[in-house]
Amino acid sequence: MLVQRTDSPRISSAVARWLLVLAVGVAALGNQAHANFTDVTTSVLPIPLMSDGMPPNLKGGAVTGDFDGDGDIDIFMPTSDGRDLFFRNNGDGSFDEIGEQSGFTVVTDGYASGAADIDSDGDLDIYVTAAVEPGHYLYINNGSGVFTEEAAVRGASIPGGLRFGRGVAFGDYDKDGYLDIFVGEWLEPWAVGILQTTGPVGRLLRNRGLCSQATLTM
Ligand SMILES: [Ca+2]
Ligand SMILES: [Ca+2]
Ligand SMILES: [Ca+2]
Ligand SMILES: [Ca+2]
Repeated sequence: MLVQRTDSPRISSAVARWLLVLAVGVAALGNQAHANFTDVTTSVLPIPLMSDGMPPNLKGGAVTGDFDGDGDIDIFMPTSDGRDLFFRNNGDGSFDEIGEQSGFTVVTDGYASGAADIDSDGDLDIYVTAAVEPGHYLYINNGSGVFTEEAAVRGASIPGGLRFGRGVAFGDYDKDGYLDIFVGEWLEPWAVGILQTTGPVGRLLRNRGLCSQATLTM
């Protein structure tokens, strides 16, 4: 009886290779899917207490980035009842709060913040939205994580009544090479009459890319 030869050994080898690829892929996906968190706030973030012994009111809108250029991620956090907080990463996962010596001495009453290289010099600057008149703050980084507030001289401080700043985003919408700013603002009907607030409830600030001052325009 003639026994016909089959290709089953070669097919099995191909199947085995595909199974191996599949197994590696599943293992990789499994690794990507792992994310579990532990709240380490009190052990690594030295949040200072106010004069009444309570922690500051942290409204929200914190932003992270390597603001001092040393290769680790730092944290900026606006507050509503004291100066804003700036946590410098020590490189080992612990932080020091150095807001005062980093230029954050103003009580911004900030709601949100965002970080981008607004003046195109290679370091991260910080924009803080707040309920103030005129609105909002622009902190320019000197390159080592020390900031100067320059919203008014650069045209990024919005006049025209009390603004209730909320979110902020950055992007080069007109493709001229300079990052522009969009600020979300909130406006309650009662505020129009009581606070003489006028104008749109969101502002697009076009960066004109000038050297130092008045670089932004609405
Ligand atoms: Ca850093
Ligand atoms: Ca910069
Ligand atoms: Ca700079
Ligand atoms: Ca632009």
